Amino acid sequence: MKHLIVIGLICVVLGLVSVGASAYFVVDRYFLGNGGQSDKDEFMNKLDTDKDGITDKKEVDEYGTDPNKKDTDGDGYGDKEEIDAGYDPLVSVSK
Ligand SMILES: [Ca+2]
Ligand SMILES: [Ca+2]
Repeated sequence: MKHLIVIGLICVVLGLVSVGASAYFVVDRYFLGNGGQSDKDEFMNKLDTDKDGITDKKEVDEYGTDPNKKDTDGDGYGDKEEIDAGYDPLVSVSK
């Protein structure tokens, strides 16, 4: 919890809350100086930048989707929606 509060404050101070890539940089800097790799992994395991219900770690490691976009392939169907329905979230589904 302490980590989240400190990271939140850093993000607010730097005005980077909505910029995913920059947020990653801030998180990286913070854990390099404070917690180390295992703390960073634990934090990243819970992070869901685009709030689509799939954690950033799963998006990167399992699905290959963009953790900053709810709809990686831009076809109008969210990544989670496509995965749940058995479609490939990286291949655009024509409506
Ligand atoms: Ca996500
Ligand atoms: Ca999609």
